[in-house]
Amino acid sequence: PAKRMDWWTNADFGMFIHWGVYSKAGGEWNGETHHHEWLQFTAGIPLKEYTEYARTFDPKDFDPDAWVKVAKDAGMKYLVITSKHHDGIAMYDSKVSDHNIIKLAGLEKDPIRQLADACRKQGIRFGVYYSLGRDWQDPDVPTGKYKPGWRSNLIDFPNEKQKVFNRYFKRKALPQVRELLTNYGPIDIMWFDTPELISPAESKEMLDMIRSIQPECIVNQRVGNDLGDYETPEQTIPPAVSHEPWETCMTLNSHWGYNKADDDWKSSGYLLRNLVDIVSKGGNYLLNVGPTGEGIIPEPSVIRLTEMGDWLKRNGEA
Ligand code: FUL
Repeated sequence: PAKRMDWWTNADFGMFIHWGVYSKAGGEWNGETHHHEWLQFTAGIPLKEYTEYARTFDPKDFDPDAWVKVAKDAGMKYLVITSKHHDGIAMYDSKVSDHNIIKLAGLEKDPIRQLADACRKQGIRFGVYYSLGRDWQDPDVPTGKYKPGWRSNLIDFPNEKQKVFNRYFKRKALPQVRELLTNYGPIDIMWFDTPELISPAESKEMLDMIRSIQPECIVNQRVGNDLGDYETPEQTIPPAVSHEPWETCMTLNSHWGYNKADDDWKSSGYLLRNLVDIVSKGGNYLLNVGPTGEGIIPEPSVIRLTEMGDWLKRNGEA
């Protein structure tokens, strides 16, 4: 692995944060409580209505220092937050697209900047998640590798054949990632998701751009087409030791985004055994929290993370 991977290889444990407009709904829409960060899609909400809903987002209890402290006390060494999930809403002050939470909800502060600053202050590495091949706001994002239109926004943009990925890529994805890498200090990790229909040339263009702006930034392989620095098994732990860099990402209950009806919490003992299992096989553990729309990390998550941190401290690891 490249030299830039050194800190990451030794980091072992990180915090994933799924936070966006969907967090406000807490999984509930029209009386149904099974929704999650795919709310716009699974509840079939038209873009206009979802955008109106975004205007009501009010993270009045958001305390970036407190979030980072939860990660730090758990023994985590890095943090990765959704800067844009599939709904296409940038959770930061984007000049590239008005479809950003600052503009829509009239936030005074940029939450991504606040978190980046809090991480640096407390000595935690900072990374951002970016939904690459799915964006339900942009008219030009065809999806569905095996089944055309699968997980695409067909409500507002029904003609899948008219969509040209490269137009979205040039207009939104590439410039937004450039913004993130230019305006927020060191971005330690670019955590892409859902490469979907991105071409090898586009994945390479993205990676080359990142390397040219921040050569130390680590990029996961969901940048697509087998490029990137490490693999990301999701909700599963590989059976054997691997010397290729990898990271298991996992939820604490059954959802990534906040779901108020989800009480399916894993025990801290189970989570600790996962951590030991993963680290013994050469991987990292990226454990997810889904804060509420107001900006609170749910209590059951904090309790488990605290218990993990206490155990690590008792055993000389944190
Ligand atoms: C998946 C996404 O579709 C989920 O919403 C979540 O972000 C997970 C980490 O990656 O592919």
